[in-house]
Amino acid sequence: MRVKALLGIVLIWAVSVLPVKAHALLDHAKPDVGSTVPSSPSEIALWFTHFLKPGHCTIQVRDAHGKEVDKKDSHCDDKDKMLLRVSVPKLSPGTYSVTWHVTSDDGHVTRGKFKFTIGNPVDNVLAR
Ligand SMILES: [Cu+2]
Repeated sequence: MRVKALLGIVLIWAVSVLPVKAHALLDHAKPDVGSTVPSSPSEIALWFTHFLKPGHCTIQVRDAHGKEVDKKDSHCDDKDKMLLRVSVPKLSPGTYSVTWHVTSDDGHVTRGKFKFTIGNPVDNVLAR
């Protein structure tokens, strides 16, 4: 067990010191990172800085209570190898978090998280 734990630490260290250059990082998203949009999008689209490895990339969309609300159909775009999408049902106003976890075609794994809001969250609070 101790050896495994140590190996884990070494692996984490090794991953964290690898050059960042070729990894797939989030370039931009739709809805935009941190933005407020007037109504529910039908999908969340993320563009990365590097080609993705299809089948090894996921997006999860969660509501303010942490419940996953996406349709669990994350998929790389057929034509644009840097584009990853997930569908969502019609979402009610509120703030949602988008967590992405991708493997770029060089095998490096990256992950990240951002939020976007539908409608005006202040109005939602007042309406209760
Ligand atoms: Cu890389």
